[in-house]
Parts: sequence; structure tokens; C-alpha cells
Amino acid sequence: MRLQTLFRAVIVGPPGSGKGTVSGRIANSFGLKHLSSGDILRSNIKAKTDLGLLMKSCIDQGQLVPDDVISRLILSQLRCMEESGWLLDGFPRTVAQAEALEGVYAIDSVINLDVPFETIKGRLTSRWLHLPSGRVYNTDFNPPKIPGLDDATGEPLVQRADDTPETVTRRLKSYERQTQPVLEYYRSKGVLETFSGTETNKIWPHVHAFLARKIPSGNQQAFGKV
Ligand code: G5P
Ligand code: MG
Repeated sequence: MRLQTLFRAVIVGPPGSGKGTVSGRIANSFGLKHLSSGDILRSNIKAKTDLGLLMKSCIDQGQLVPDDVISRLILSQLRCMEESGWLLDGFPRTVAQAEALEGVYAIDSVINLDVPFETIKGRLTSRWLHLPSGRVYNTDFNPPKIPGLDDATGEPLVQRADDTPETVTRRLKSYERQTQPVLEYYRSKGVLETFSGTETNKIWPHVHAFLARKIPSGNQQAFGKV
């Protein structure tokens, strides 16, 4: 019974469109748990798990990892979050992944960040990341208080191996070819909500207003923060 009242959402958009940035704000404002497929894969690479070692070259080259591998990984994480409302960031990224998810969970809303490719390219080469938490910075947009260090922990920030200009171009192509059909999939189910723009700070109030309408305030508290 309780499970049916939980809000379950997906955020999609091209690489660098601001999925991680907006997800952090949604998690803070609405208490949804944020699960990023990219963050999970990168922490496996860092910990040198079998999965991480196997997937590293795929990710570094800007290619998607196999559908069955990522679907199994995400669905197993979701099984540990049955009592929570959640927001998936970076999954599903192909129609096969969307079907695997749909087989287990009904998705209430899909937030589509529609940001032009031209806007995105410059952002990624100036991105810095705190690997353990997934917190993202940008030397222009939201620089850390002390250059090179995470605001909350003081730990060092790193750049992603797949943020080179060549790999970003490959990731954008893969998005067009493999992920744009996912938008059609969710549009046909009536759950796709598109937010267009070139600046996260201008897109965010619209996302916030949309979710505030969708998630009743009583439920927002019940979800609990991450
Ligand atoms: P990821 O990790 O899912 P991508 O490529 O989908 O990676 P990415 O790069 O993480 O997406 P994002 O989360 O959409 O981008 O964007 P972000 O990090 O919030 O913002 C980008 C930068 O712009 C940051 O520095 C931020 O501070 C800045 N910024 C934000 N807003 C603004 C603004 O308004 N102005 C400015 N100037 N800057 C701004 O996936 C990585 C890889 O993992 C594998 C694939 O190999 C993939 O390539 N993978 C999967 N493979 C198969 N299936 C899946 N489901 C997979 N999931 C991951
Ligand atoms: Mg991200």
C-alpha cells in the first residue's frame, strides 16, 4: 500500500545538460533519493571491482555499457530502496533499459532537460567532481570555495576521464542515437515533461514548480532526505 504512494522519477538529458546538478537540488527540496548510474559505475572503477575493471574502457571511450549489465546493477540497487521515493539519473538510457525498468516499477514522471549541444560542450571540460559524493563543480558556473577541494569535506576534486572534447562528441552522438528514442518511449506513456533552456538556474524554478504540483506536501516529508 505504502509503495503505491511513493514518487518515482527519472531525469534524462544529454551529457552535461545538468542532470547531476538538478538532481542534487531535487533531492534537497523533495527528499527523493538520487541514484546516478554514472556515479555507481565510477565508484566501481575507483574501487577496482570486477565490474569497474570490465566497464572502464567502455566509459572512458564515451560508449554505453551493455544494457543487461547496467539494468541488473540498477534494479538490484532499487530493491534496497523499496521504502523510498527516488530519482534515477542516467538510467534508463536505451529503450531496452526503459523496458527492463518498466517491468518492475511504474514511473510517475520523466524530467527531460533539453539543453542545446553547443551550450554543453564548454561546460564539461571545466567540470570538477568529488568522487565519493558525486558533487559536481564548474570553474565558471559553481566553483568550489577553495580551488580543487570539495566544499563539504575538503577532499580533492578530480576531472572525469570521459570529459575530453573528443569523448564528449562521442557521448553526444550516442545520446542522439540511443537515448533520444527513450524520450519517445516515455512521451507515448504520457509521463514526459520537457524543460528547455541554456542555464540551470533558469530551468530549475520550472522543475521545482512542476514537482511541487506532482508531489503532495505531506508525501514530501514522508519520503525523508537522503
Ligand atoms: P553519466 O555519469 O550519466 P552523462 O554523460 O549522462 O554521464 P554527465 O556528464 O554526468 O552526463 P550531467 O549530470 O547531465 O552530465 O551534468 P552536470 O554534471 O550536472 O553538469 C555538467 C557541468 O556543467 C558541471 O560542471 C556543472 O557544474 C555545470 N553546469 C550545470 N549547469 C550549468 C549552467 O547553467 N551553466 C554553466 N556554465 N555550467 C553549468 O554517464 C557516464 C558514462 O557512464 C556510462 C556511459 O559510458 C556514460 O557515457 N553509463 C551508462 N551506460 C549505459 N547505460 C546507462 N544507463 C549508463 N549510465 C552511465
Ligand atoms: Mg551526471
